[in-house]
Amino acid sequence: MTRTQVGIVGAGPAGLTLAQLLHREGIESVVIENRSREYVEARIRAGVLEQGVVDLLDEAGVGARMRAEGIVHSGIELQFEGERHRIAFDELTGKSIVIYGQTEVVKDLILARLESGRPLLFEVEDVAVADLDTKRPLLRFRHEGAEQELECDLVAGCDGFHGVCRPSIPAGVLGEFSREYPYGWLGILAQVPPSIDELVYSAHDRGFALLSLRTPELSRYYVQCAPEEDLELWPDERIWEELQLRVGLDGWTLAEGPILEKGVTGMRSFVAEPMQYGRLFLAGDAAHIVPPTGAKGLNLAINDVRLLAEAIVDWYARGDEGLLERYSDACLRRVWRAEHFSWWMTSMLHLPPDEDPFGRQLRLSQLRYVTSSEAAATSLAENYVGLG
Ligand code: RFL
Ligand code: PHB
Repeated sequence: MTRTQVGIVGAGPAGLTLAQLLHREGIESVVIENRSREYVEARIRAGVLEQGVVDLLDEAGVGARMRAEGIVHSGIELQFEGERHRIAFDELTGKSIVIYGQTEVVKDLILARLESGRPLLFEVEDVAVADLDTKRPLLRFRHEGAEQELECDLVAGCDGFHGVCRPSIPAGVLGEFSREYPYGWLGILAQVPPSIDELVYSAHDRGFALLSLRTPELSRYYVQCAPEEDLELWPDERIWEELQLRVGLDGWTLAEGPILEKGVTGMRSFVAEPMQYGRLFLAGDAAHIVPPTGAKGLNLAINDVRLLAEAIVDWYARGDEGLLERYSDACLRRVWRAEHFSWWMTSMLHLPPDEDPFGRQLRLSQLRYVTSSEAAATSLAENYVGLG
């Protein structure tokens, strides 16, 4: 049996950021991850960081490469009825966003963890959490063939939506709220300079499309498809054809290039409340999921662990459980705001499979309103850049 202060399950953005924040305060932790380092570093997901998250990563000492290579954007474009309309974040809110891939955030955090000399175990198997309602919660797992038991003061469940921590909470404790959407995103990473200066969210009669990017040489594009769409049905030519139709404008076409990666993601909203049971604290996708249209998932995950780290530091420093007890409520206020914003953006921009003419007019009216009223545009902008 070994011991640590905080046992962290999952080496995604939530787990790794928490480990780094605790390390800076001299608090020990062990991070266990069931995938390999290569897998975790290559998993393409989010690309948009809120200003507050950028500042937090900077303060945590992992911001140098992000500052050098991240691309600051001060607005996005909404495209519908053959026109693009800019939402100017800087003018409306004084804030901007940074384009920097989640893969890069994770690589920077893993390097910082290795430099700290504190444990980060990849490819652990059969992870289980136990004794959560005692003062000595346990992590059990197998690593390099050996069974391990790790006694902790606290366990942080940062193991994503399909992890083991949330399901380890006894039945009846959590309230669960969810919604599935009849939409998926087919995402590609293409080796071609982005054709756009800012992200383009396009609501088209053939379905939604999004133009994003990773670097000045790499574009990241998405088209709305069915939630369980068969990738076999989407040879590269069809993806480019569909993107051209959905984002093209008179006199403007999208530059094409080799597709390096493609994948389909289904969309759902999900919240589990409270984000705590005994000495287990859930953070990030383990506790809540949003559809990606609002670019909120990664930002929420990092905001959760910012609050969790503060609460843990306070608990060790003063023996006061107050912040830990308020952790779930404090997170959930932001989580529900992001849930609403992500649902709203998703509903406004996607083509429902069975949309009736009335529904179509409502969506168009909302798009016209949000791109013509400063009050409505400001509401979108302040949610997108992140409420304080
Ligand atoms: P993660 O990243 O899923 O990490 C959880 C980690 O736990 C590991 N794990 C286990 N480890 C040990 N034992 C077990 N039993 C385990 N089970 C799982 C997993 O292998 C993994 O390493 O959760 P975390 O840290 O909470 O981070 C959340 C974010 O990854 C997620 O919210 C975002 O990627 C969502 N998202 C976006 N968020 C944004 O803020 N902005 C965006 O632009 C954005 N775009 C996106 C997205 C997600 C997407 N997909 C693919 C779902 C675009 C897409 C397409
Ligand atoms: C991305 O670049 O992957 C991305 C950007 C904005 C979103 C979702 C994903 O809303």
